Amino acid sequence: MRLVRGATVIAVLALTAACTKSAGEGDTPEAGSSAAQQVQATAGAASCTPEKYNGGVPKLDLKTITVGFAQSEKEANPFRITETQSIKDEANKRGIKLITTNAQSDLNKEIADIQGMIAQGAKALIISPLNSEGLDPALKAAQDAKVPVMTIDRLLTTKKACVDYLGWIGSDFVVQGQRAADAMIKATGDQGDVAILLGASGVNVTVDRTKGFKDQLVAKGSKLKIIAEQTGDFTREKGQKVTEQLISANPGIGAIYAENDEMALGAVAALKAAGKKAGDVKIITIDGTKGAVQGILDGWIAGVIESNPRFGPLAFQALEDFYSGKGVVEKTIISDKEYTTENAQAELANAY
Ligand code: GZL
Repeated sequence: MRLVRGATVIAVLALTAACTKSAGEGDTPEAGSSAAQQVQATAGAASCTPEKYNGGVPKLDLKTITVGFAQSEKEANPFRITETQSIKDEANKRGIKLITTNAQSDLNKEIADIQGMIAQGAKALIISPLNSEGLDPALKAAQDAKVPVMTIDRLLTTKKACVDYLGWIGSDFVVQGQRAADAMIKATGDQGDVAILLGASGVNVTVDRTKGFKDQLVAKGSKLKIIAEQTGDFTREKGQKVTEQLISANPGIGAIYAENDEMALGAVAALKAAGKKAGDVKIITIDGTKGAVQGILDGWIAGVIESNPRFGPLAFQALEDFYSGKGVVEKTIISDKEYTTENAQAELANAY
């Protein structure tokens, strides 16, 4: 990648999905046509059944048991708020008793939360892992109690499907990074320096979104140059703080790149505080929150790519397929769309 003088470019990625609206997804009927996750691909045979899982577990009726949902990050982020609501809505729709916890972004608390729900009598679990490693004590407690675990969103990269957990549902985060790079090349005319606001460390989402982004710039022979990488922990506060540092170190910043909307919106706050005007800095961001898509309409954000958090329907379908004996696949990859300056107005209702 050649060095190109000129505006420093940092582009924030947010992935927005617009799918057919599903009833009870937490949207009001007049909201946009969007929301439900769509399966784009699966990996592995649909073979995980009660007979095969964890040396054999009881075949239960979802309608008669309590299911536990372990949320990872505090619900300040619309991604988390929407994810939890989607799980609650689907349990409600299916008449399933649900208990939920929130780890407040603390790994030890997520472990305790999961152990606690098992102690409270949860007979199946849906877990949104905080990190890709470190849940072993919780997974062991579930295994010892013969409680099956379905994982969503972040991947437990060293654990095995149909051994440590049933299966996994989520986005292709590498592709999100690749699409982010394409959007940034377009937004910047493929020139300028790039600083990356990384997601939280120890999370496959961060690794993949960064890898996809960098690989795509190389694959496209981009003239963009990555000049800095720093984590904003997927939070708005840290995204703002890191962007303030980036602006003072690189006054000519021409656009901003971080790996989720919350950091992007923190970056916008930093730009405003620095006296920048909408459009002075090209911003492309990941997730698909209403704030970020509104940012396109306000001129602060140049593009938004989705990470659809509405896991309820597919997560409970997986539990149903498990207990019915149909079997659960190792990986279910959902499709994600993109908001642009051309479609943001029409698609805003699909954001979360
Ligand atoms: C992605 C998810 C990420 C979101 C962030 O599936 O793990 O975590 O993109 C959130 O908003 O913090």
